[in-house]
Amino acid sequence: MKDTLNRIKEEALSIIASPDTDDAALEALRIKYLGKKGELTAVLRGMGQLSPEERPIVGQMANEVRAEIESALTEKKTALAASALDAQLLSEKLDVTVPGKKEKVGHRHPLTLVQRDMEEIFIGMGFSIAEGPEVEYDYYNFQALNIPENHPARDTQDTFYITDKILLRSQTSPVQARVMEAQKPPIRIISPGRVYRSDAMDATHSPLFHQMEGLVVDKGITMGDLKGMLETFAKTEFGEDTRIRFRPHHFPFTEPSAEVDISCFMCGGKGCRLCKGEGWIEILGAGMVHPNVLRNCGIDPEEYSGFAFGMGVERIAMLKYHIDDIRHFYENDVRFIEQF
Ligand code: 2NL
Repeated sequence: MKDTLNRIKEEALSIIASPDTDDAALEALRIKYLGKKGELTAVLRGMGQLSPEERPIVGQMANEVRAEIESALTEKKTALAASALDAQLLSEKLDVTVPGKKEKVGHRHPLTLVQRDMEEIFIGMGFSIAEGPEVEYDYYNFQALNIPENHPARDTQDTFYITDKILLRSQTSPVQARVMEAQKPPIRIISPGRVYRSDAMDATHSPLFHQMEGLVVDKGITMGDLKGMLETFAKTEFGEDTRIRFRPHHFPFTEPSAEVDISCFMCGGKGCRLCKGEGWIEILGAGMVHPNVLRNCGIDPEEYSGFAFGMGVERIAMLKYHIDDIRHFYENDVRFIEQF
């Protein structure tokens, strides 16, 4: 019986010690030797046949063997769990010192930047933003603005026609005509947005571009108000030292009309490449709203007067950022777009 116990002990311990033994093998071993029908249990059952002197000795020995196997089992289980954890940690290794992947963060298009800039300046002077349809009636785009059929301005503002009476707006003035029609003065609005012209694409022309127009109508509005407001705009947009000048011009919807220049912000007026030696740069057109336009929109020109102005967003952006070709804005080449 002692021999059997020794054999059980040797066998069990050598299996436990083997590096090939896994959790399943350990459980099989526990059942084989220590289970209810196990070999060690069988030895204990057979102790009845032993003499009374031998019984406690063999009993004690059996208990020692059980204890030894149990503690070897526990130890091995702990070791297996530890090495399983090690293997898992090794396979899930995360090197927090590896440099991260840089995410590309987008940003606003240069035209949007310039448009927002200009909106901010006018909002600061008490203007509201007005919007209207890009597909517009001939009436609001031309007739209401004192451009009847066969007027020569229809040629310089030739656009795309949907029908005889419906077209893609060639300016944002129709938005302002709609506001004047719908609402009584005082009116103080800007109308930024897309406009269309039937022009061939080149470095300075595009069949689709953006305009920002402005309109103020109230009692006693004068050209002096227009000049002061534009001076504030020019200084805020192009720098405190900027001066402005008015040159007489003609627009069908304003009388008198002017083209407005700013002193060159590159050379300060001495003459350089940007202003082509002039010292001045044309940035917009403006004037006092023509009495016919006020009347067409239901406003009495004897009671009210107003000024209006219009400028190209692309032109302002090209000047500010020294962009030499309008097509850059629409090609969506990231090497261009990224620079702003
Ligand atoms: C330019 C010139 C201009 C206006 C636009 C306007 C609008 C109404 C009544 C009167 Cl509803 N005038 N707009 C006036 C003067 C000039 O734009 O060169 N734009 C790029």
